[in-house]
Amino acid sequence: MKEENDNCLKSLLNHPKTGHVTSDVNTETIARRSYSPKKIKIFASEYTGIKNCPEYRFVCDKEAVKLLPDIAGNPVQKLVDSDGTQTDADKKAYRKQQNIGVVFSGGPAPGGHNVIAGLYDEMKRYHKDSVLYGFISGPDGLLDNKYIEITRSLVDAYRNIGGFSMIKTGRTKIDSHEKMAQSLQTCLELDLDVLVVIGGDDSNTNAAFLAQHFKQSGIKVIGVPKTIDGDIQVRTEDHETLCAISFGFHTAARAFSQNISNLAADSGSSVKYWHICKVMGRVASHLTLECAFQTHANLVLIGEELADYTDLKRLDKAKADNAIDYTAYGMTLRHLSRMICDVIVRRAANGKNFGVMIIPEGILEFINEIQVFIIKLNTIIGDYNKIHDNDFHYSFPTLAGKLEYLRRLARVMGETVEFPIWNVRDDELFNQLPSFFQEGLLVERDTHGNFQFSQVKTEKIIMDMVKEYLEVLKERGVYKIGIERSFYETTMSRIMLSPEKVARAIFKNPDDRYLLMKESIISIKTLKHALTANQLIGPDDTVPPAIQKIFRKSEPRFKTQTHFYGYDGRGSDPTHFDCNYTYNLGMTAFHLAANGATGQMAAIQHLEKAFDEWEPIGIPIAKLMRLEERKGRLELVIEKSLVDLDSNAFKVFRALREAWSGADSNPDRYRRPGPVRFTGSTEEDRPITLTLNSITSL
Ligand code: FBP
Repeated sequence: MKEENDNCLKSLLNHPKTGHVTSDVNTETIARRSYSPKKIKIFASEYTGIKNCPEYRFVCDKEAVKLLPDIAGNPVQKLVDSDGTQTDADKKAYRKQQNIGVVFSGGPAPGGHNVIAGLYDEMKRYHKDSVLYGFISGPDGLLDNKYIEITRSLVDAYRNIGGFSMIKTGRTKIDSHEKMAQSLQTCLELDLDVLVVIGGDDSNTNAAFLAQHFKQSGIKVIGVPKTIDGDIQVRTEDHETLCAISFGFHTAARAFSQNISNLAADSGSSVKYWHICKVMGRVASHLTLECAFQTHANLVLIGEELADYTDLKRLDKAKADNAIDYTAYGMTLRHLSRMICDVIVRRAANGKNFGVMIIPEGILEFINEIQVFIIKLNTIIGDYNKIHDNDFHYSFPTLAGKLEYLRRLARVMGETVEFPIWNVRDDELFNQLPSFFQEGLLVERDTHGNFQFSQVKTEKIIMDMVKEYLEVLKERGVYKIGIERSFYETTMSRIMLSPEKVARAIFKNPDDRYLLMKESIISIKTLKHALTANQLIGPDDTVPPAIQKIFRKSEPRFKTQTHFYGYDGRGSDPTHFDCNYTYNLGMTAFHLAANGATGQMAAIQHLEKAFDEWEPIGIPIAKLMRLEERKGRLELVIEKSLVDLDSNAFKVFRALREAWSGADSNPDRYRRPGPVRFTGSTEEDRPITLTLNSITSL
């Protein structure tokens, strides 16, 4: 019997259909691997040259000039067709055997493998013996000389495939002279001609410092703008867009949006949940804004807008007293929760006690009181590490230990410092926060000194306050579910009382489509009172069950489901837009270096236009840098690009969000973007925000 079973299983496992459906490689992967991204026309020419473009102006920070003297003067460079104008020496330099190193740095972003593919293909086009080394697990690989040789079969296996798994990534910062020297040593040992750093703002900052440090050695360093957050966008002093978006943004937004729109379908079907979606983006709300356009979710918060908030009522009140109320500027958690409740209550009044809300991961950065805590704690932790030459989190592994340290600090500083960074009042306020939030604010900063928003339950902090206030509104009779007229009429048709008279007695809007109980009716007792006062029932009668049923239906229960969209979208296979974009970025990196550029970030200009108009360029990284507070001290870093409240995209969102909120009797306006599609022709060709921001002819 056993033998028979074993044979049966063997035949099942050997069956071609079993082999086909259980294979690690499915038809989607095969289609992706065999797709050749489109190439920008210039890459069809035999050689490219570089055209310096001084017309693209930037104000270079003094600190950048001081710290990066050899690359701070770089201009924007365009790759141009140089066929026929190349000297023999140029051609020789182009065609020489090269060793190139590549490293991923920071969080994964869809399309990274295609940057490598573009770089590899172009490198091999000019010399079959050129070698591409991939440093393993990010900058650590560079520091520890851990690498693999990237072969054609490896590149082919990862063409158009998401993640960074080919060589993996890491967040180590190359931030000391020692680490610079170690990196240089690795590159010298491998006899590298070029190092390509594929990373976000902090990693491109690193690339600039490496370019400076490597200058003497002749090894060129080129950065590539990667991050799903979309916060590397480059505009000149004259508002000319050079890099409209970093790669990976489009795919991540599309992946998140598919899930969010599925939740919208669930929400409108089960009609009982508010789905709360936290969307990645360490600080900037670009991803959230794109998801808003993709899904038309009911309530979308944009951090940058909150920071810009001014309480005009407070200002007016203070003005009447001839004063200025500085607390009127900026948003508080309390006020934010009120704003959210407003939409929830208005939807409920129209029968929709459900919906979809999107909260950007980095929203706390834009809330006054929280931002102050973040900055103060950054400084305190940074100072501790410097003074004690020991890590704060290592010294105080528990929350209790950290709180005790802060308490002591407040006491000691109160006695010795005139303007203490942490005073007794800070300590008191901090201790009023729930412990999960205290832990969140004290969470270890990443190696670049960034606050790790992904580790904080932002949505819980906000939604706890929302729930609390909704209870208050419920008690005040303000938060109620509107009763659909047809339901009211059917239910009332079974009793003897006049529906019109009852409606006038219990509803504040008896003529509307959705009927709202009067605010004074918050219990069966108050309901009975309304009916007796209108002589619809006698003092000894009970409220008819049909009216009780209507009352019960008007009582809201606020139920939420929370979701976090981040890591899933970061690992998604890239959209066509990101496949084409990244492949051309890889080729651009090769050509910039082949033309002798260093300290430049490879970019594609005119991403908002048709593919034929895309132009490969090099952007001087040093000119994008500013001094910023990190770990309690000022550091030269690339400035993050935030959502511009004057941009077309934000203005359109602001104009449409009330309609998308569905806080009226119309059906919800959810949009179904569908999944990231590789085959077929219905995938949109670029981010919606990018398209909107490119509209100029008004
Ligand atoms: P990069 O800036 O490195 O591209 O990373 C972006 C990001 O995905 C953020 O959206 C998120 O806050 C963070 O990485 C999460 O980092 P980690 O992988 O360390 O959890």
